[in-house]
Amino acid sequence: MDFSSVETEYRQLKAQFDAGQLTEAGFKARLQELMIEDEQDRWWMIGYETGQWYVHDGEKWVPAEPPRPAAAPLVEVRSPGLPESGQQTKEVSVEAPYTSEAGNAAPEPVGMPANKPIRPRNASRWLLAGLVAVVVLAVAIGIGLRGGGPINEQSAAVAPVATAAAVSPGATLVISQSIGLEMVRVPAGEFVMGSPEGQGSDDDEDPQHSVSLDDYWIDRTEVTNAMFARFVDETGYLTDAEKDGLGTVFDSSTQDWSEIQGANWRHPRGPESSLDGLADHPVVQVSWNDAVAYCEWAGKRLPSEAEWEKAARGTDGRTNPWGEQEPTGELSNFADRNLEVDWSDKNVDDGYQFTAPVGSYPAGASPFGALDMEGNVWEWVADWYNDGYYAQSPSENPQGPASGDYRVLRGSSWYDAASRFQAADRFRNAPFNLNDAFGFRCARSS
Ligand SMILES: [Ca+2]
Ligand SMILES: [Ca+2]
Repeated sequence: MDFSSVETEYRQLKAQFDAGQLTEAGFKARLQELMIEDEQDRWWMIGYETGQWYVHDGEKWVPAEPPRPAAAPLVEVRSPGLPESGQQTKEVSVEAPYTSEAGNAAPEPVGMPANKPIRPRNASRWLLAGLVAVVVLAVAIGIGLRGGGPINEQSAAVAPVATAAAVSPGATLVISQSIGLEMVRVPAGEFVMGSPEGQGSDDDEDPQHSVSLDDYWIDRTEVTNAMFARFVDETGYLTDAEKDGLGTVFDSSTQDWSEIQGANWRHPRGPESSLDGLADHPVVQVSWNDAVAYCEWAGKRLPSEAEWEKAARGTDGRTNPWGEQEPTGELSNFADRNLEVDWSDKNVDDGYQFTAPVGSYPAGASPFGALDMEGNVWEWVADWYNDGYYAQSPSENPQGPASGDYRVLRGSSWYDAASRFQAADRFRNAPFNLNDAFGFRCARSS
C-alpha cells in the first residue's frame, strides 16, 4: 500500500459514500484500515470529509502533504460499477476457523492476511473528520467531564467491592461491578500446567510443568451480549466482523462453518438472527482484537494463557474444572443431543443447542469459583500461540511467546465433543478470526 493506492481507494469509497452505498460509520472504518506508515515511522491518513492528508506528529493529527512526488489532486469519481453496499471487496479473507471433520480435532488455522498496521493509540475514528471536528469533540468532552458523566464500568472496576464469600473451596473473594459482572480472585502460588507427554489431546500440552503466578482477578463468566452492548454504546466501537461485513456461522445441516454476510455480534447466527433473549448469553463473533478492545475499556485485560488455565483447573492438576469426569448436562454446555452433529452425545441434554446463558452450570464451577471455563464458548486469551512454548516458558508469570501468527483460545464450546474437554487443551486462531463459538472473559492484576 502506498500513498497513491490509498488515494485511489479513498476516491472509490467516497463515491460509494456519496451514492449512499456506504454508511458514514462504514466509510470511516474503511478509511481507518487505509492508514499507512512512512519511512520515518509516521502515520498518515485521509480525512473522510476533506480528502486532505493528515500526519500524526505523536500528539495529534496535522494536515500535511505526504512525502512523495506531487500527485494529482484528489477528485471525486463516480464509478458506475461499484459493488452494492456490504459486498465490497476486502483485503482480508476470513475463512472458517476450523473444520468439523473430527469434532474434537484441533484444525489448522487459516492463512494470514497482509499485516494490518498498528495504529497510534489516539488515532480514533473521529479524527478522520479533520481538525475542526477534533476541537469540537475536545470541547464536548471537556464539558462532559465538568458536568460529571455517569460512572462507567471502568471507574467502577477501579474500586471493586467485596460482596460475597467463596462459592467453592479456594475462591476467596468475589467482586461485583456496576453492571453485575463478578470477578473471582485467584491467590498467588503454583499450579500444574499442561499435560504429561502423550496424555494431552494434542502434543502442544507437554511438558507438564509447574507455574507460579501472582495474585489476579478473572471474570467469573464469559462477557455477555449485554455487557458488550454497553461497551459499544459508550465507544461506538466497530468489531472486525462489522468492518469486514461478514462473520462465520456453524450450519448444523452441513456440519460445517460458513462465511455469512451480515453475521456479527448483533446477528450472531446471520443477518436474520438477533440478540432477542440472548442478553445474558456470551457475546460471540468477536475477534481477539475485539476482545482486547473490550477489556481495555473495562479497565481490565485478557488473561494470560497460564492465568486462564489456573483459574480453570486449580492447583491440584485436575483434568476439568469440576474434576476428572467428562462433562454432563449439569456441568457444562457442549455438543449434546440438542446439536445435531455426528460427534454430539445423544444421551445427554445440557439444555442448549448453541450458547447458554453465562453461569448456567454452577455445578461445573472451577476450584476458584469461575464458571463456564469449559464449554459454552471458546475464550480468547492474551498469548501468542506456539506449540513448543511449554518447553521454554518461564516458571513465573509466563506471558507467552514474543510473537506469532495465532492467538490462543481456551476452554471448548457448545460445538465440541465431550471427549475434547480437558482444561489443558490448547487451541489457536488468527487474531482477526471469529465465529459463533468464540468469546472471551477479562482479567486484571490485583
Ligand atoms: Ca449444548
Ligand atoms: Ca467457556
